[in-house]
Amino acid sequence: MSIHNTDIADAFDEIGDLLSIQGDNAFRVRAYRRAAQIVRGLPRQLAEMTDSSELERLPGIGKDLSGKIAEFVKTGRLAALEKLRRQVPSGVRDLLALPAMGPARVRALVSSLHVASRADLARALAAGRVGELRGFGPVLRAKLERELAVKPDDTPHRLPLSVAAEYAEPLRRYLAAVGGVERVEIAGSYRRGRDTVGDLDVLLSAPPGTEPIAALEQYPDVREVTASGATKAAGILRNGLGLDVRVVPPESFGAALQYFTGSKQHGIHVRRRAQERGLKLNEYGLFQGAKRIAGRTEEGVYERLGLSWIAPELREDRGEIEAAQHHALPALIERADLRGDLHVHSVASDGQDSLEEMVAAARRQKLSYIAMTDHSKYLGIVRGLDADRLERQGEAIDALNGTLRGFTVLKGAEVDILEDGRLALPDAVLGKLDVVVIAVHSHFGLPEARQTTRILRALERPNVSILAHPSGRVLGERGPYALDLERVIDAVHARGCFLEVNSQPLRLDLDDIHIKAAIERGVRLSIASDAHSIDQLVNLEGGVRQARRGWARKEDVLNARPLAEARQLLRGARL
Ligand code: DGT
Ligand code: CA
Ligand code: CA
Repeated sequence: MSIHNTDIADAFDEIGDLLSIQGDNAFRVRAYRRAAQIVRGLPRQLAEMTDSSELERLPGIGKDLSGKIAEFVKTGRLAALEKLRRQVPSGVRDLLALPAMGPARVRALVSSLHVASRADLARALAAGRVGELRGFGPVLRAKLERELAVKPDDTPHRLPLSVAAEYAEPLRRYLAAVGGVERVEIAGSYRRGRDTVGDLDVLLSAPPGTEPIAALEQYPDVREVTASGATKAAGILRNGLGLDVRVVPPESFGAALQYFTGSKQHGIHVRRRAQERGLKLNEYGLFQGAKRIAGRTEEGVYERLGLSWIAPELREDRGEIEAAQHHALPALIERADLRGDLHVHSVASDGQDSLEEMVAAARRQKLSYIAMTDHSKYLGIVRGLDADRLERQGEAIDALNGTLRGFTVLKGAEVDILEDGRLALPDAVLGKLDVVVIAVHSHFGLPEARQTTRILRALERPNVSILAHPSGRVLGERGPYALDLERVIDAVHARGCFLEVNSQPLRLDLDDIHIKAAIERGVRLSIASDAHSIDQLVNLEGGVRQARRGWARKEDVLNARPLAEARQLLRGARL
């Protein structure tokens, strides 16, 4: 049984919720929630940390919780969670699954109205009893009624790419070692690097006679195999992700990979092109009459159709086929093109590591500069920097730069955009920095016109460099706020600033569509890790992936420039 970080984080969140429903100590509840958050942010798998002292050293995870992690990893079970699940009835736990419900509300319903199931809640709502409770106003009650009308679990379930990857990569390694298997690819939206995936489409190349599908049943992460034959299987992983598995002979592998990578629209367009040439394309190959003229490799299939090979990230039928026909596809940015990272945190605000540790980690990531952009002092950020502390951080950066060879730390800040579009630090303070990253961290619910005006106003400030995570979405948690992003893109362009592609796995913000629109408009991007610890710098890889989906070349990316050029562009953004 292999336990992934998301399993641990989900378990800790659930413990926090159940303790909270029971009215347990708020500190304890918070400790679990914080631990869940930390575990979710770790790029390394905890199950691979075999040394228990290494677990205990994780910041924010004390002895007790590291013991629980070790227990879960070793046994696949967590006694504390199982006990809570026995104590809190399943009907009450179902209530928690309603999006409008949190543990505090569930607790109120249980303790005041003895509501212990969805049916109980529906009855209490109909009888008008819920309205008597504090905090259950008409808006919330209407929401709950709507949510109860939707049957549980019939909403389409997509997982963030990074969460899917925790399962997909070990599965790939497992299948690659199965007898007879020559190649494994996880095709579909996963291979295209889409921000969320609906299921995994696994393609195996194996000669006829070998039967690799039998091995699927043995794999510990497979919860259930729902259908299986010699060349096809379907199943569900333990995290709820669906699996479609196909086995094809090596001479068809390229055609099958092309077919199952999709997207559906891209596939339809490519097949139409084959038909126009009197050819037939399917998952077994490209055929002229009965003769297979391509199919062993994807490159071969595209080539015989007069197309350059198209990177999977582009395969959405957004103009890539026309570009491939003219051999005019963009040379997409790669991780190795990045020279710096312009959005990084340290212990000075809510990061976990020191300036020096972040620098050392950035050097290991082959970067030659970072901008230290700790949070400004504002609501919600406990340790945000005020003008004084920012000044002192600047002195520390100067001193450090004096000792570094081949690496430079730029002075920066991540400054809150206040509700009315002012910034949380004065212009004079920001004028002393090299990089000013501005971001929305509050008032997500403003109506579109106000949210748009708010950001446009902030962009008018003279020292702004980069608008961070412009849409505000957090995958699986909240959608983008109401915003006229086209107008914002125009304003960023007019102003000569930059838009961020935030690489945090649950943000990936901007999204692919708006990255492409911004580039077409002439806006340059900052692909930023937004790292809050040394481990999170590797997230840049995911940001690059996302930028590739938006057709980004290295010319389009500010931090793919050598420091001197990046500095010049940053200075050019000043008013
Ligand atoms: P997902 O799983 O919702 O994130 O998205 P995909 O793109 O992985 O879609 P999926 O799993 O339904 O199918 C995988 C690929 O198989 C898809 O990208 C293209 C191909 N495919 C599936 N259904 C059809 C279809 O009805 N027509 C065509 N032309 N291709 C299909
Ligand atoms: Ca899929
Ligand atoms: Ca599928």
